[in-house]
Amino acid sequence: MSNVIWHETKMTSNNTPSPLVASASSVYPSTVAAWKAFNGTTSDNQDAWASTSGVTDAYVILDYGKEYVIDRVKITSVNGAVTFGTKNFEVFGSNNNTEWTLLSSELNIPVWGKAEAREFIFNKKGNFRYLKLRTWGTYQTVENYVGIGDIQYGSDIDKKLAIKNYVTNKHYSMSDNTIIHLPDNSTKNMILHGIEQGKEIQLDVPFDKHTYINDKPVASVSGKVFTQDIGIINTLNIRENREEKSIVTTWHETKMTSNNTPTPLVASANSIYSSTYDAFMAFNGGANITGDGWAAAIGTTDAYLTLDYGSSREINCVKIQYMNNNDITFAPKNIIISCSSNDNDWKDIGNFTNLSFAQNEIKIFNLQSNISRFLRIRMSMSNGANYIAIGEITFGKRSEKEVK
Ligand SMILES: [Ca+2]
Ligand SMILES: [Ca+2]
Repeated sequence: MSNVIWHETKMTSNNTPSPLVASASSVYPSTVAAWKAFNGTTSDNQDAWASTSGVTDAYVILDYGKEYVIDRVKITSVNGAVTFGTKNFEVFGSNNNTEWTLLSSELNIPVWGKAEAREFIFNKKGNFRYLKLRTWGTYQTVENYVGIGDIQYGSDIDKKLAIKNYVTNKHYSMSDNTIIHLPDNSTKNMILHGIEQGKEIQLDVPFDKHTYINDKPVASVSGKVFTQDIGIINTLNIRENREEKSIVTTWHETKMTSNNTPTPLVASANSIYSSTYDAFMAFNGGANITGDGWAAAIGTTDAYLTLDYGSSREINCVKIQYMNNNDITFAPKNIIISCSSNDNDWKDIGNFTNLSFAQNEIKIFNLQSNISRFLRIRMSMSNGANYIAIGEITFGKRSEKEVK
């Protein structure tokens, strides 16, 4: 039983398919180019490589693009006059296209038949990327050149590493750098490939061609995440176990009707435009009409409001709504939020700059989480007017809640 691997080339030009490259020291004419000796066929007398007229010592080089184990060559003579047959040849192997190792030398080969294939086993076996076949001498009497219908290199495989595909009768070994070839797609999922031995493993396609694991990492994730398409799941029930969470915000509503109503709430300001725009108007539950808000005295563009809840609140966000007024020049540009548990020691928990507001616009800001009784909202730099105003301010607590 033969255990020979032939490294088929089936070339269609001197550099197709990549990475194969064929070249010759002499070509006559271009219809019998170097690659014609590596296209796998000898359909007619042009399906061959031949040297130019008068040259009876020439060589043809095949670059596989990677190393193969080589210990033999199969030469097929030209499908034409038998006098084209190779009379003498040498084969050299190389891995750098510069230093060559002589692998075989055959002299005075008997006359060939038309498109006759002969196999020559070398004395040496080795790993080579480049193979050079020099042929010289001729049986011709009319024209003087050399030609070969087809060339294939191969080797006897290392038996202990061989796997044979029973469908194609092809052998695989470490010389291919791949032992198990998985199919590039399947109606079955990967798990079945492991379960039904013999039936579910196919030995056809190189690993880099298979599509079980997508070759591009998922974008915009931490680290490299590869996904795997497994098609219809009919043997496993894989269930995603994910915590369902949603964001819930509890707003500490005030709905004040005066600076100290309802009890125990107390609102105050270090400046007011008039009693109509007193501090509690920023905590009365909205910005419903034009004057529904607090405003600082004319000429004051840096002022603050203080809210005393009467007891501590968990706070980590604030909702600020501008006046229901199409004049937006009273809106503060800068807002600093501070908290205190004693109305004396204050800590900044939010600092927002270069703001502008549209009529009635609500902005929500995250704050440093705190538990406080007193909150202070300092507003400075209007958007053009000579005093500052705001419609409504509500503090809140955002939290993640599990969805059952
Ligand atoms: Ca050929
Ligand atoms: Ca209000």
